[in-house]
Amino acid sequence: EELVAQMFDDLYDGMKEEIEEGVTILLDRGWPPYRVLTEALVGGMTIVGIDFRDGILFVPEVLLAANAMKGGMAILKPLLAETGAPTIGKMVIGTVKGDIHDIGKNLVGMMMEGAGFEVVDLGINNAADAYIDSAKAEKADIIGMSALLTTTMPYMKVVIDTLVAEGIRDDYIVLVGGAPLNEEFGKAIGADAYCRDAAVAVETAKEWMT
Ligand code: B1M
Repeated sequence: EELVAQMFDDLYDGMKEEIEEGVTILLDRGWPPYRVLTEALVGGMTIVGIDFRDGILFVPEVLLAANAMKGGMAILKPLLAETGAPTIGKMVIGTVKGDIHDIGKNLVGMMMEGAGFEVVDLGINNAADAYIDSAKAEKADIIGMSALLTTTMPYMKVVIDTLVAEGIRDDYIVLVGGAPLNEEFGKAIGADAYCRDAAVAVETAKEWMT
């Protein structure tokens, strides 16, 4: 698909308006919103990530790319949320302390809302208390944590240990995700499940709710 290749370039160059236009065109062509999200936006961000890792792109460029991606996601959000399904559970979700990456978390939140969950977004850089206070106040079923850095993912264990110390670990389903995590890590820190991507997060949340 020529347009998707063009969108990869536009995302790389941080061209927000072009990304918004590309998303609209793909939708007009009949692409389902989830396909636009995964193939055009997440696909493009993967390329950005590789060149960021290799020192070809730097933080300012990657921020522009992230901003362009968010522009596209904003168009898709209402479409992904259009299921009209009854609320099947409530989740508080946030990125852990020390970590400001929020695109993956936002995506998970969007998909969860689309699947009929109520979502409370705690934003970025959350200490254990932020998760726990909110989970209590909101009477949440699920605590979702996101981390994109190998240096911040251990903090997830701090949150779970705090739940244990307060004697409320089993009151919540704890789901974790983020690029550097894996199944093994999820088990090791005592999470209920590791979710590879947003679609898996939705499936897993549904499974645990029943
Ligand atoms: Co950052 N960064 N970054 N960055 N950045 C990474 C993560 C990195 C892998 C890049 C690289 O080197 N290849 C690397 C981490 C290396 C490591 O830890 N081993 C890195 C680094 C090093 C850094 C800085 C330290 C750079 C610096 O300053 N020197 C710095 C850290 C700042 C901080 O957090 N304290 C930094 C900063 C930034 C920007 C601000 C420029 C920007 C973030 C903008 C924003 O989020 N608003 C940024 C970006 C954009 C990235 C990359 C390129 C893309 C991340 C992304 O949005 N992916 C990233 C490289 C990469 O991952 N390829 C990188 C798209 C997103 C849809 O995927 O977040 O994986 P992801 O989410 C997926 C799944 O993981 C899962 O579902 C999502 C959807 O399918 N998931 C969950 C995620 N969270 C979940 C929670 C759940 C369930 C599933 O809960 C239930």
